[in-house]
Parts: sequence; structure tokens; C-alpha cells
Amino acid sequence: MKSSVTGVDSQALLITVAPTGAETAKADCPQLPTTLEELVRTGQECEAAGAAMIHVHIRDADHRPTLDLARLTDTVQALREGTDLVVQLSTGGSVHDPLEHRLRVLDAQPDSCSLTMGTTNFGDDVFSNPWPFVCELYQLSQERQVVPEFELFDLGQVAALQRLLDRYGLPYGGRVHCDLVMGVPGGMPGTTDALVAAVAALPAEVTSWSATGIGRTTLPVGLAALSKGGHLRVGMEDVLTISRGVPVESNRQLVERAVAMGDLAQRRPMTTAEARTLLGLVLAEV
Ligand code: KMH
Ligand code: ZN
Repeated sequence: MKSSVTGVDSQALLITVAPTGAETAKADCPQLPTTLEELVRTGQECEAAGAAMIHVHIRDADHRPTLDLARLTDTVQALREGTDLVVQLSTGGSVHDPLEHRLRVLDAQPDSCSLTMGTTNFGDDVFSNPWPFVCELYQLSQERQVVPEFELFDLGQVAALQRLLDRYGLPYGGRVHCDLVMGVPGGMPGTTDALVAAVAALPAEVTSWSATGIGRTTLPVGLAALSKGGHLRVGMEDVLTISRGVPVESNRQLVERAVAMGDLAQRRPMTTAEARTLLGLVLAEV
């Protein structure tokens, strides 16, 4: 069955892999993909396992988070050459990245970019997304023809998304895809109740949404998302244990688990071509 809104089989499950993040040190987690080679290999393994999009944070030669434009550009190119995944660059970066460096990410010409809808406490830090910055980044994404994924860390950010769409119209591609990021200390909790409330409040313009639960909330959030018909984001950016006290071996392991969860819900992994249609990167056949 095809969804009338997106032109994509409504049973198809978009699995996004977020393999690296900006918070974990390579020294603490040697299996974290931090070099370009590791990232491309991870992308290939995760695509073969069922992922259709990759949410990318990059690291420098010392494995530290960076928004270096040349590295970002090389990364987009290498992932395009080595995989068919939709390449989404993080504009969130790390909590220490200046706003102007985060705007510059779009110069690397990814397919998609993350776009967080407001400032949130982030553990002991602050993940800063002032409203003028959100508006500037959104307008830049429209101008550069990059499809945003709206990252929603709390209910206030869901309301802010409505405000943004009312003021500036639809994103490039005409689709509105969101990701509920749940269980961050400082954001909405990673519970079924919170997910149901957030989904109920999504603007009518939203055409698809996924959810990810940080840390131990990964399973409850994933199961709740599937039961509400949403999509999944998984990866070592968000969780480092596969079960209590057992370290994740690889991002592929997390994607394989997401595929297994989807299978129970009778949802098959979406192809990369379907993901492009879902997100408005290509015109849907109707
Ligand atoms: N690393 C976090 C501070 C995003 O990628 O857009 C922000 C983050 C969100 O991961
Ligand atoms: Zn991220």
C-alpha cells in the first residue's frame, strides 16, 4: 500500500543510522567509527543491513569532533561514492561549535541536514539553537536545496516547528520529516507517553517522522515509534550498549536489531530510493 501523502509503501520502515555523534571519545570506545575509512565501511555495512540514511558527525585526525568544511565535503563525496545512503550532515555538531560554523555545514552540499528546533539543556551542557539561528539555517537549507530533518528534543520544539513552517513555508522538496530525539537529560523523557504527546502535537504539514531514544530509552522509544507508525533512528551516537552492561559491537548490530524490531511490526526496511521519495529528494510517482 502506498501512502497518498508520500508515494511510499506505508509498511516500509526508514532506518537512519547515526554512527558516531560528537559526544563519545574514541579512546573510550575504539569501535566508534571516527576516520573516513571507518565511516564509509560502516555506511556500507549498515546499508546492507537495512539502513537508508546516515546522520553524520565527523572527527579530525585526533578523533575529536570537527566541522572542518574540507573534511565535511570529502565525507559527503566518499559516502556518495561508497554507498547509496541518503547523506545527512549534522548541523548540531558538538555543544562547543559556534553557530557560524554550524551554518557553514551546508556548503558541503549534503542531501539532508539536521535542524534542531530550539535550545535544550544537554546533560551538563547547553545545546544552543536560538530562534534567529533556526530561521537562518532553515532559509539557507531552502536556498541551497538541502532537505532538513527537524530534530525535536521537547514539546516546545514541536510548537516551534509549526511557527517556522507558518513563517517560511515548506522545506526544499515539499516534505516535512522530523526526528524525535528522546531521553536526553534536559529534553523530553524517552517514554511512550512523551512520544504519544509529541506525535499528537506534530504540525499537519509533517509527512514522516522517526524517533530515537538515548541510552537506556532506545528500546522503549523504538517500540513506541513502531507502534505509532513512525520510523527509527539508531546508532552509536545515541546508545553504546546493546543490553544492560554489554557494549555495542558495531553500528551494524544496532541496525540489525532495528530491522528485527521492524520485522515483528511487519515493517520492512525502506530502500534508499524509497527514502529519497519519502524525503522529497526525488519526485514521487503517484
Ligand atoms: N551533538 C549534539 C550537541 C544534531 O546532530 O543535529 C547535537 C546533535 C544534534 O547531535
Ligand atoms: Zn547528531
